[in-house]
Amino acid sequence: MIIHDVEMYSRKEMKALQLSRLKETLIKVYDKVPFYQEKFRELAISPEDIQTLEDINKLPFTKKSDLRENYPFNLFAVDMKELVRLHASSGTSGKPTVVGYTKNDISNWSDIVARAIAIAGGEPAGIFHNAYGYGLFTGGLGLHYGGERLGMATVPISGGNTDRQISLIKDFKPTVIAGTPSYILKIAEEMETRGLNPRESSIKFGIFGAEPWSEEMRKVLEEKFDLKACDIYGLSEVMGPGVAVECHEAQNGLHIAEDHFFVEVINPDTLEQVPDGEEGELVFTSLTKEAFPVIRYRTGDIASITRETCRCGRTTTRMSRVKGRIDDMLIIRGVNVFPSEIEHYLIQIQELAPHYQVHLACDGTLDIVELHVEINEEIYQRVNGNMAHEHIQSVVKKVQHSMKNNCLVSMNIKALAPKSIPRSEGKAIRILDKRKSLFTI
Ligand code: DLL
Repeated sequence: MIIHDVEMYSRKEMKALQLSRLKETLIKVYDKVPFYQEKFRELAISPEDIQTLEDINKLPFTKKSDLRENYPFNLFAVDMKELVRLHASSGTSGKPTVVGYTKNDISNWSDIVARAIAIAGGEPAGIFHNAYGYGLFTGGLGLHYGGERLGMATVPISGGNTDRQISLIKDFKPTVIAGTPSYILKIAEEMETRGLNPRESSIKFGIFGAEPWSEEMRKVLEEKFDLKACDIYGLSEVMGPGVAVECHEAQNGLHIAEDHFFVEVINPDTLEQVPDGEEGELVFTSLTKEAFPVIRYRTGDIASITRETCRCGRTTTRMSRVKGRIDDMLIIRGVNVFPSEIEHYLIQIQELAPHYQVHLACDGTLDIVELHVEINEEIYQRVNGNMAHEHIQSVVKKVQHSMKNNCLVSMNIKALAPKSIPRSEGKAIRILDKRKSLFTI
């Protein structure tokens, strides 16, 4: 369902809109945020130097560390009395990053997410089961306001309490479900354990994101629930969920809300823009935000973009699935591999359940990589729970072989009994790095 003209703008119309909004944003940050003022001065530029979208090259980048150093409110471009909401990310090292919203920001965000839900298949009058966590995380409230704005009866179930999720899915009969793919998979498993068939639920569309996931995981979720699954992307620093979303018609790249966010893809080493279609780090500049505008924010996320018109008819720039964060890229004996690539190949191994974890350790000199996989219930029953059984050993060999051939890395494989790998209620933890105290990745 197309709910806004901008989804069909010509490139020329979109660029004109983006340029006028970019200019307004630059004047605002230059006027109100000492951090940007200083950075612009260092580079001897002012907002007037930006006369075309290509001129964005002249502007400085913003990084997560800039947010931390300006904790909590120093990057805000409005008076505190204009704020109506604060969100924060927990931050694994040091201070959290804090983001603020004015009333207009919340209204724009609600529009953006309403549009995203519609792009992914949601329609007014349906019931929307929102299993993203509510709280400082932007997932819950972001999707919530979007669902309401679209006119859906939005169920603020949040993450966790899987029993309750299952009862409400049975009783309320939602048409759309949202949550992290790993948690939605857990809901399916728990339904199956209770003898319920998720395929018989009323859900027709799934809006999954907030963590990297693979095409193979999409197939698993679509098959388990008999739904169409679309990828939704976003990050709190840029706004929250809704920066980009896949359409349910093509499921082929995520449509960026370009009227609100200007995208670039850069080579993280040279910081130069890379051509369309080439992978690099996503960089976003907000075009309409009032409280917390961001200029050339380096997301750390790896993806590529295309400007070709989509099969659904929308003309907006699309980004590929996010492969992973630069910080999560494993470098195993010189080979780079993202957990999402491991997932892609693991799921193709019939004897396994779609859960995994990469454990990194160090024996003093060498890094040790151990991939934990889970044997599926059927195989586990077949070997009578004997994990030393030769059949399990042959599965281990199969995994080793697949990793070596497809991801080009040798790993130690540890096969575990069903349900041994911890399930998440929000973002899944795929990498456990026990080397952190000795070396950084
Ligand atoms: O995860 C916002 C969100 C909520 C997006 C609900 C989608 C759905 P943060 O907690 O700030 O915000 O985390 C942002 O999560 O930089 C990516 O590394 C990762 N991420 C988000 N969406 C995707 C996705 C929310 N669809 C960080 N695929 C981002 C892969 C994703 N990674």
